[in-house]
Amino acid sequence: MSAPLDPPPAVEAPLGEASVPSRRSALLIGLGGALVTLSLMAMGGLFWLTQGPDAALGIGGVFSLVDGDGKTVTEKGFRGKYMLVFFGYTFCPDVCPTTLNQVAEAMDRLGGQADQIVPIFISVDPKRDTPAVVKEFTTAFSPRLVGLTGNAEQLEKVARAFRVYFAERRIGSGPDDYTMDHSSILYLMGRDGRFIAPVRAEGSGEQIATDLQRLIGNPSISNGARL
Ligand SMILES: [Cu+2]
Repeated sequence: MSAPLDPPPAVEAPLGEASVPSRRSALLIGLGGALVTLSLMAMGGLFWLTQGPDAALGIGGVFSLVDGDGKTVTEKGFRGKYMLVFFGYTFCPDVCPTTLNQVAEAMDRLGGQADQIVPIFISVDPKRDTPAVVKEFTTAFSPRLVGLTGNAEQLEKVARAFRVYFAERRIGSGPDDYTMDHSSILYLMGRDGRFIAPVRAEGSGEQIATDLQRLIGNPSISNGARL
């Protein structure tokens, strides 16, 4: 005997006027949810970065990474300078190269003031971005740019410290068939290593230079810096 053909009443109910809008609502709610998720990802955490000074207290901190020559570096090595920190990966097709280009231009525009700032690129793709690969990549943009990477554990720690999101996204079955989703925020850190403010990564080189000048020229920041 085949199974009884009585489907559950909810499914069998005629498609009255009520059920169509409710399906649409469900669809809209679903789409809305997806959009919210995408927006949150695109914002890369700018929500909480802009929630007042208290929200900024937890950003940054200690880290231990590897530079382009394979040497271990920590946040202490940058004391006395501002750090402009960006997370990404060298295979990035658009955001990272564009941002680093703008950062390099901003540094050129700042002239002598740029000596106070160390732009730092931290790769979140340790499988492909060896120290040598990162060094070659960053040097192509500017000799001032410091490229850092690390093992998975080191990178997870530094990403957590900066509240950076990153995740591998498969685009095929091959070992290299993946991209990295990542937050794209420039973090300006003070001479004492503490977070000052986010800088718009999508800005032009001129815009980034202006933002940096404004932030570094702010007496309350300069006074608070320990040299
Ligand atoms: Cu990128």
